[in-house]
Amino acid sequence: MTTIILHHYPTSPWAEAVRLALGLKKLEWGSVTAPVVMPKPELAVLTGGYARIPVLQSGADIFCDSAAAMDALETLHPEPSLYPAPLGQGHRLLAAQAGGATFFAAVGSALGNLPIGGNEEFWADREKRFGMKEPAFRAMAPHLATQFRAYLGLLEATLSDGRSFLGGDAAGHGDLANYQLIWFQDFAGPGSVAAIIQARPQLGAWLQRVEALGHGTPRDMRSEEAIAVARDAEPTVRGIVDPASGFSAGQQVLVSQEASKDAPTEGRLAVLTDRRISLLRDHPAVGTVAVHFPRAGQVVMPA
Ligand SMILES: N[C@@H](CCC(=O)N[C@@H](CS)C(=O)NCC(=O)O)C(=O)O
Repeated sequence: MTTIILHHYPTSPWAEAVRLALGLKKLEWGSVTAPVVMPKPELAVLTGGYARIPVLQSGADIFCDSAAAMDALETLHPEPSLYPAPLGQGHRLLAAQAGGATFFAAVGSALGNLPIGGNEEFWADREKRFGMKEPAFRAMAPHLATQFRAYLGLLEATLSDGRSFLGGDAAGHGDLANYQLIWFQDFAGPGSVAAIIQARPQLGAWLQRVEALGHGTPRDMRSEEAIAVARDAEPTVRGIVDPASGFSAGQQVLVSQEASKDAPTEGRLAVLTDRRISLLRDHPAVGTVAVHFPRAGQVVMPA
């Protein structure tokens, strides 16, 4: 069976959600540590430019964004499911809710605690790529922290009937995506998670249950090894180009992310549905790879 490889770094919150999915499914995986800031040339060999973290790899299939990574893990290793009953596919909605404005509030709540000075490289990178200017961000942080606390109140209320996980008795994608928002709070303000739990007992017990899923069995891997794995494998493409999309199979397209100035990924369109995008692209170091994205959050343009 092809080894699963995760390109990530320890402090990435969305990577933490995927690491927990690897734990939930008790998988062995290759762990490639990616840089926190640009440039990320080895990652670009595989993704064609997508530079966010996490990126999951299975052979010559490269899954950008945690949503695509979760889908891939569920397809490759269906049991135990990331979408357990009774909520089932509703876990995707819970996970989506943890993104967007909620994620921004969580990041504001955490990064607002970063000491001033000493993180110039990080802020310069995030400003260039995502327009996050440190002074403006710091000015917004107190408000974002209030919004994050309001969200924590919703999570605590959901758990207040004594359920073990957000969707019922078993953990799913929605739990992992929401857990990382809280887990990340200690990044810049050690003790933040303890303070959150103290005021919200249900949330504290739930955090422990999710943490206990663990990360499966990682093995450190160098990026060169991951590139060799892609080179020695063939990509798999499942799906169609929706005729109503206005694009056609084989068309050269660019895929970029909303609100990001990172270079777009260029390739031949293989799949375009409401759910996913797959591009085939060539690189001398790997031959042909398939780069997969969730449809939500991506901008597709003719090349
Ligand atoms: N929607 C994406 C969001 C990924 C994301 O924002 N990742 C952050 C780290 S958790 C990131 O890539 N920051 C910039 C970087 O690492 O270069 C997902 O679910 O994977």
